[in-house]
Amino acid sequence: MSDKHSLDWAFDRFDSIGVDPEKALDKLSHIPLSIQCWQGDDVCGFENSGEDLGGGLAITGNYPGKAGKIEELWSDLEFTFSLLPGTHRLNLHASYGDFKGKKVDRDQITTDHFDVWVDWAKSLNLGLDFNPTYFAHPKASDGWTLAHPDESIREFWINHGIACREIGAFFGKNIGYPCVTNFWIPDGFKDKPVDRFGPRERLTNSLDKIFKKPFDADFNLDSVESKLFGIGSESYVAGSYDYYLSYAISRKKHLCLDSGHFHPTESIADKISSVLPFLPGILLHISRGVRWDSDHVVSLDENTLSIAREIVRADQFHRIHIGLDFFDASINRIAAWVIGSRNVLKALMIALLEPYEKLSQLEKDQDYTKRLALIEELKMMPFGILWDYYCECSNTPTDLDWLNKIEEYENSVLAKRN
Ligand code: RNT
Ligand code: ZN
Repeated sequence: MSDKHSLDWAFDRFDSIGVDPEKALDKLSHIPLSIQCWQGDDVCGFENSGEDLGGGLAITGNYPGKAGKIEELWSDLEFTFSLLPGTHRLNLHASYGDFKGKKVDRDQITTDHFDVWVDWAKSLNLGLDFNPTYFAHPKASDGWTLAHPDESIREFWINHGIACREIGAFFGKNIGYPCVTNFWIPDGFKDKPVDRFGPRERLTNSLDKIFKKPFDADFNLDSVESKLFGIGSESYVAGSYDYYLSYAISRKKHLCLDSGHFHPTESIADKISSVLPFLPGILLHISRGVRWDSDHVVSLDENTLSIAREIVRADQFHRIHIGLDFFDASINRIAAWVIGSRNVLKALMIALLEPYEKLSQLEKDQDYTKRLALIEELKMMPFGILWDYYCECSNTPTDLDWLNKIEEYENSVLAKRN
């Protein structure tokens, strides 16, 4: 709880460095996070095909209470969103359609399988983003999809991509805000290939076919996601960073930067200002890799903070879409969502409370001593009080109150699932 006296003091402290906290918090309340649906059920979806996840995606843990049907996922998401200050978006995978117990193959999905999601999202004032699902399927069991050597398999996955863009545009039209439809595929080699050109050439042809039909940017925005390596694609990934950066620039697509998809010491923070000038926009998948692309829950660490600072300093919120991508099944899944999302919001708040004008003036004046001094002093500013104040103003619980609520939900709802 932020008492009046300490809040006044915190406001004065920020005022003294030329920052208006009300302005910063108001800005924060207008930044949506795109929350990944797949944290709620270990990327299972509702196809009930019994397929292994595959594609190099690894889920560890078996914490009880996983959502097994659409109503359960809705309930968990509604509860999660109630614990997050601000208005956000849901990032949905194609395997999460409402298939009503029928087998609907990936190339057959239509907007009909997703209108329940639109109704649900609208009732909660949430935006929607989308992802084709290029894994957990017999036609992807060898780890190849759009770059597959077999033309008929490529064809199948091209049709999936085409279907997904229609669904993305349907989301955007109905929600009244563009849907980012993000393409990630697993294609790659476990061992050193001899032909590095062939798969990339096939991938380019497949993507160009998928993206042939133009969509209004008010409805659907296409995005492509690179990766360094995965389980089963340790030696070569067709959709590498260089590949997709070049593809996105030449085709005017959004580029998705997943913070777990680079070398462990390579941060995506520095990439934002490097690529944004040449692209229509970017999508971020904020994650936490531990030694590899482990998809741990996002922490309020230096990496997350530096990403948040670069987002805020760029000040182009309409072109930077902030998505989350982690999935941890070893802890309460709702707590995972809440901890990771609140950490990204806290990082954005800290970044918004930075005296950017002042710092950049010092930089232009080449006063690097004062720049460093101020950056270091800032670390001791009373951010926590403002975070509590922000949560109170947004009618969301402050820290650890949310955990009590999750424990109650665990006992009354999750514990009753089998
Ligand atoms: C995989 C990519 C991709 C997935 C989701 C489930 O390495 O990060 O974004 O995590 O599509
Ligand atoms: Zn990702």
